Amino acid sequence: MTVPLDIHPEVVEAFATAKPVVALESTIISHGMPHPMNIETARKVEDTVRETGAIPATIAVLKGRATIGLSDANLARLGDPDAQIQKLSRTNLAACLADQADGATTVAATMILAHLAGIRVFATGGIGGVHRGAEQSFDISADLRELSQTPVCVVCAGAKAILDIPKTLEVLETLGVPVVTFGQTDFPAFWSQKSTERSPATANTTQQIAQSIHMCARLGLTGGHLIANPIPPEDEIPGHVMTPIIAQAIKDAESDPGLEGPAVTPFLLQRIFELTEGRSLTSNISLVLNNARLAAKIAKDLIDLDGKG
Ligand code: PSU
Ligand code: MN
Repeated sequence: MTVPLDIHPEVVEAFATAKPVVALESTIISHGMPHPMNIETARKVEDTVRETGAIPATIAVLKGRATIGLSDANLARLGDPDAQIQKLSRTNLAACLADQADGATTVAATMILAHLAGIRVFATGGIGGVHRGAEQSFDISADLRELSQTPVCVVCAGAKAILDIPKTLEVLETLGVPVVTFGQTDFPAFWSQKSTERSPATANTTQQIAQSIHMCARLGLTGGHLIANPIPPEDEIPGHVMTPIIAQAIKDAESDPGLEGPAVTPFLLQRIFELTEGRSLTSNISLVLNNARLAAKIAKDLIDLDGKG
């Protein structure tokens, strides 16, 4: 008994010829960005991976099949605001497959399916983490635990600044996840290049990151790597601009008693989009493309290391 799995022929060919492959998530398409920029961005991210010399594999569940690498029509359907697309994490992935339903995969669910298909590197925007007020709400994203148990390298722009970044880093440390910031010592905060936290580790080359991933495998350690890639400076929104906007968005979320669970992050992202008059989306797109580029380079370096045994 195996999982209903469709791997795009281009991705199958990449495996057969030892070409680098980069996994991409679909929650950012279905629940993370407004239409039609969500679809345009998804296409651009795939193009960026290609231009950097790797093969993109956007991951989703389509009619109950785990799908690794999407056709353009399926990509557009996932981005259709009228389509009924679930938000999938570890908790509801199996049920969506069993019900033959459609679902967009979060970081956690994308990691599970990427690993199933044999993909080692994955680019996203920002991971889920510990929400502010988690000491009351217990809202901690399943992305963190997934990073501790599934061997996929996730390239993000840090944790979204709507989260409690110090607590997110604490939990990652507790779970034993290697957290490495690319090219700077400060941990980035998604829309901003810097948070108030120092990064647990820094790497200045993608080879260094690939070597660390290889060494984890040789040690037999379970779990992935979290690579934090700061947003390009020209597209960042500085922390002091974001702070009051995030506070307002969180206040708006709290004043809606029905808002909870998986709906929280999409609500906050949408509210911040409105409050920044679209600037947050421009930043979000820029950082995702930047992460796609870095992920493709890491995937290439991993293949080179494989060749060296
Ligand atoms: N990065 C983005 N936009 C997003 C997300 C990441 O730029 O919408 C998604 C990811 O799929 C991540 C999810 O796994 O938000 C976290 O959701 P939650 O906090 O409910 O675990
Ligand atoms: Mn949550």
